Amino acid sequence: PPRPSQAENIIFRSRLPDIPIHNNQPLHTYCFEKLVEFADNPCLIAGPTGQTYSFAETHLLCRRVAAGLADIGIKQGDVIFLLLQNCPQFVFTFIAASFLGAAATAANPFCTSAEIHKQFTSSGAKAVITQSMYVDKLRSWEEFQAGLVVITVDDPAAGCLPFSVLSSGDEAAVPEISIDAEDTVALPFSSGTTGFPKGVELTHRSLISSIAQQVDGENPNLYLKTSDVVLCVLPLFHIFSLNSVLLCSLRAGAAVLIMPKFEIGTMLGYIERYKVTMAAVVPPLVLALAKNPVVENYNLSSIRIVISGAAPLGKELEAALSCRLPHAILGQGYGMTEAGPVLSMCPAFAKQPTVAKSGSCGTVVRNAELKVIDLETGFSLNRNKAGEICIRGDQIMKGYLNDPEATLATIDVEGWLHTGDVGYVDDDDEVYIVDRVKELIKFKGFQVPPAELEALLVSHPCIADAAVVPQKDEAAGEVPVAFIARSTDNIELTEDEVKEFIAKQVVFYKRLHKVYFVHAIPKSPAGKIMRKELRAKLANAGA
Ligand code: 4UW
Repeated sequence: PPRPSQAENIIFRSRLPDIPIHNNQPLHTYCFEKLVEFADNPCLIAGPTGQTYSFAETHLLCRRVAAGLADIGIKQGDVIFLLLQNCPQFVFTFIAASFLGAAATAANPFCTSAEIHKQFTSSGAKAVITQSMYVDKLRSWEEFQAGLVVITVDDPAAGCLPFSVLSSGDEAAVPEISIDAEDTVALPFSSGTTGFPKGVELTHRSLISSIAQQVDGENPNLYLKTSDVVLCVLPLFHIFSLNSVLLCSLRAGAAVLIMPKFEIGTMLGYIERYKVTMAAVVPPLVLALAKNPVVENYNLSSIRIVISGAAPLGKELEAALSCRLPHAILGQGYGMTEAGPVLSMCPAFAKQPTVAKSGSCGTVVRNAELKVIDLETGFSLNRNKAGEICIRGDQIMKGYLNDPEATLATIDVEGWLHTGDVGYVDDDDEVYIVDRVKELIKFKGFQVPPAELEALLVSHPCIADAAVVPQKDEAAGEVPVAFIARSTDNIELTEDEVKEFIAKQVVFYKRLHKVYFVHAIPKSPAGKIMRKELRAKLANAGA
């Protein structure tokens, strides 16, 4: 066959045909489109109490909370801040923001006060919805002292309002507004390919497109039924759970079993008790399911799909889990917050399934284009050649909030989003991720942005320069380790002091696992840290 000219893109598409996607509407309208049909079906189940909200009740509460948010002054274009473990109120508030043409940003409540404050100010949020046990993280903020509206979903803490302020809103009084599909509805934070965490503007259009690519059509790529019970143990503040668990289930009429936090025995008990049919997991959870002896004590036969993502899943691990769950289909999805988030999904999850090989991340989602570009030349590559994965389609982010420069560095003029992931597409259209060219480190699927740790490190008086890179780790996938140049070589500074200095300022998964002292950090002529060189150093040391 003739070789394509270098200017011509080699584009990979889904095995599944494109479908019509009606993405020119508000997200909540789309998610609840079949409300009449699903009205009495279970929608949200709170794991700890068993309290169940039907689709009709969920929809009603979302509208009440929307009216309640309007009552406290939240308007179209505003941002609300969710600092919550998984709970039904997360869902009500997130969807309520959509009703108002507002957006929700959510953070990990385990983050430190300073980390949360950064996201809060960067997002421009107008109110915080949280739990009383996290309010102490907000008290030192200037904004709190100046009267920031903080609402707690449990017992109201001092200086906060109870959730009833929202949930007792008048559902008939939700303001009538006109929402542009290009308006932002979700604002997750991600560091993307470089730098600090940034607000990722996911619009009504992008999220509808992504959900439709997964669960819509005659032959949905991720076939969810109204009888399904979907395990929501992954945190809703991360896009994987928000989109592929919550929003896809709302759209498809499946029930969402909400778990506030991961604990293996509790999770297994819920799977058995509530007859969970689909489990969305990350590789460390696959490890627990595959290897933990307590698993033997539970009946997990209701599970028909296990979908893993957010980090690479080893073949051995996948095989080990298959032995434990012989009746379930195991497969991966590949996502990135900025990509809306799903780029590819296991085709064995489809209504008319096709096989996927172990180790693959499935095939590119429908109604989208994927290409693999040469890391040096930028030209697109053929099958079986590894390069940077790029994706194009309605589902990708609008851009980074207030950061046109970072947006332009990620989405090119032709609309291609550059992932910073290195991978290839094989002869069967399956996508494989083999490496990452971006800075990002992933600890158990959690984002660890090196730039953030490097900035903290160089603020230490004894540290002149620092670089943070990933080191392979059996349990976590990767852990952050630091190379440090002391301000003078003979200054007293131990590895433990450095670790401790970081540990008290960051959430647990950003802690340094090792510190290497060096004379200087290798830099390119342009002053960029030569991370590849440092990673190679670790690999050579057999570390
Ligand atoms: N294999 C190898 C994978 C994989 C992977 C992601 O935190 P973010 O920005 O976003 C995510 C989203 C994951 C996701 C969302 C929805 C979904 O259905 C699904 O499939 C199950 C997964 O993780 O991190 C993005 C980065 O995480 C890595 C990769 O480097 C990507 O750019 N990553 N999935 N299956 N690596």
